[in-house]
Amino acid sequence: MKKLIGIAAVSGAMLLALTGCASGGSAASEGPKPLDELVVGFAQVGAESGWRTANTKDIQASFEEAGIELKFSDAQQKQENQIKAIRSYIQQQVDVIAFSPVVETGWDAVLNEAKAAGIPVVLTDRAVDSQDDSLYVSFLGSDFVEEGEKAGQWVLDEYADASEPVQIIQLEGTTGAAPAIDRAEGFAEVISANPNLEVVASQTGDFTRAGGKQVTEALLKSNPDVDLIYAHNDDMGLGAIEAIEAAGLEPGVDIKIVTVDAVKDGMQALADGKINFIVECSPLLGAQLVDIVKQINDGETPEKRIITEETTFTQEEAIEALPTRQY
Ligand code: GZL
Repeated sequence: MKKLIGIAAVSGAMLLALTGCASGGSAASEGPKPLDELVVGFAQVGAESGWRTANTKDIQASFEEAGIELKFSDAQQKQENQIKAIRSYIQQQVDVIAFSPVVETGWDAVLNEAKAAGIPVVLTDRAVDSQDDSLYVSFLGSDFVEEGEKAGQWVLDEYADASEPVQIIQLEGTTGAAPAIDRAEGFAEVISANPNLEVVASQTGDFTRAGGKQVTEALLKSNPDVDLIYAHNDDMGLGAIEAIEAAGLEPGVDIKIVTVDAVKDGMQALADGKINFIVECSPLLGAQLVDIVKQINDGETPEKRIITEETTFTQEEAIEALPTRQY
């Protein structure tokens, strides 16, 4: 009798594993599904910058290559649209939800709904400030504080011998977004070592080129003696270049510029000497996100925090890297 029960138990378990969660919901609790039956819902921030476009392209290409269905939504940088998209994925009972939170706060309610529905959530690129880290399986993305520190270190070295105050304008990313908060924090921490380095104005350009141009036009009027602009992304730095040139000044010379991202247009401006230094923030998260989804499907536990590898570029390094740059 025991043998029969044993056989029945094994075949039951195998049956469960083979069928997986045919009706959607958490793959992890119902055994692995064939990859071509997996469905992932991705709620993207928007298309605000070259970085975001490259990030979207890479994620879509990675899921295409893996043969995993990806439902995709663009929130036009509005949190309510991302929340709507996540709720829609819950309704559709996708197997995994992934998203890049446009801002850090306001996610607990919808993430608890995903948890109640048994759907694992993966954060990509940006973080949430929730105290309850059971609301997401893993956070894949850069260390933005370190990116700010790298930018600050270049400024500290560049003006090490300055005997006069150095006036800095900071172009902030989207208000409340993790990269904006953390890049400002890391930068301020490092430059505080030299009291001559002073952020005389700091305003959000919302990570867009137009925003960077508009804010720089205004701030140049109120800070005509500015020495350096620190922009939280290349796109705002490229907008600042337009404003500096419109004011009859030479970007990279009259006013130095430091940015974050290292997308192609930013790297070209660096190679041309209009930007002076770029801290890389890699948008190529697709392959790692696919790996996390596969681990969840196989009932494994991905690392809670996966930090992307990235570097920095001087003008010479940009000239060398440009020909083979992926984004
Ligand atoms: C950083 C990412 C930021 C980029 C910007 O990981 O969230 O958002 O730095 C993008 O270019 O808009």
